[in-house]
Amino acid sequence: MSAALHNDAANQLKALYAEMQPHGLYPLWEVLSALVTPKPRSPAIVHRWTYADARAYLLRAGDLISAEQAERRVLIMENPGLPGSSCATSSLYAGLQLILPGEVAPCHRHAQCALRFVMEGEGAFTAVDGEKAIMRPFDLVLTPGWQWHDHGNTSSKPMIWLDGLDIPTVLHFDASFAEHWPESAHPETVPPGDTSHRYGKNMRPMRGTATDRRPNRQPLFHYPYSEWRQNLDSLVRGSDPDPHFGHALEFVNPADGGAAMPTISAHVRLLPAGFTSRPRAATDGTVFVVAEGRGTARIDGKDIPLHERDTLVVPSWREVVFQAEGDLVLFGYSDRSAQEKLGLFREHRG
Ligand code: GTQ
Repeated sequence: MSAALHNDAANQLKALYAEMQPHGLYPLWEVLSALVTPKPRSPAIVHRWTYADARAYLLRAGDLISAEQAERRVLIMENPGLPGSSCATSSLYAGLQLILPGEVAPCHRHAQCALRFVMEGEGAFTAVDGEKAIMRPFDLVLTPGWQWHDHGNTSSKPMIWLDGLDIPTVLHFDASFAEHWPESAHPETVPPGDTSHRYGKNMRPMRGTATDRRPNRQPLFHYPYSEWRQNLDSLVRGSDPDPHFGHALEFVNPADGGAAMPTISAHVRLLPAGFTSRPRAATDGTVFVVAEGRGTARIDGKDIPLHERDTLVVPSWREVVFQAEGDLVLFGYSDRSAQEKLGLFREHRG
């Protein structure tokens, strides 16, 4: 812009900028093209964390700091394109949490929505408002915003899960609140599985009765692997794979039929052995975890190998092709839920 102007005018403009700056005033024409881009230009980059490497560092941290000391013993999976931000994508956080036998992670609640996707171990629990979800590999457990949650490991083995939260989204809105429960654990309110029976079988307690105890807008919080895997199997038996997704199922909130949580959508997909997906790009940068099998993600002509329990982040509007060597089962979460409410979500199917 300024190159095309007369030198004198350019100098006067520069002087104007310098004078205005202390008043909090800036020329839009210098930055417009970076603010209103013709298509998404995420600073986040494609990145994969191999499970073996991340796990080794996490176990070393386990020797040095207790879960109670740390409050949450977690290694943040920070996108290398977003240094210092603690973000996996521009709107979402990912971390790997370790809880050793006998440990507790103290009870708290916060405005942020969280999901846990179990990587290894069996028998530790996440308690939500005092109800334990006993966690097994590849279970999905939600701790929706402002619900009390604590974790404990009463098993004999380390337990590791992926934490997915909307921390960057809540920070963006300057809407973070958090508080601690006075004790380290919430008292047990009902036996494990109670919510699933009351709210998870296409029924719910009669409104206004004493047994209707979960929040109306978000009652369910445990989506066991044993259930979702069986549901994927029935898709495989009954239908052809979708060319872009393979066999895919979304986790829903039964209260409204919408996404798992207000800010986070989650899904699983099975790509049959030998399947190559059609290319697809979407505005919801996504964190994927390999639950089963192996394959590759091809992005911009580069093949990223995927092995069991690896984590892959695909930022907004990057076209990806998945290839399955054996049956490849992926879990993924993104901010699609939020983007759809805001009228922002778009995808391109090649
Ligand atoms: O379990 O509440 O990985 O608040 C980061 C922030 C987990 C949690 C994280 C959190 C939590």
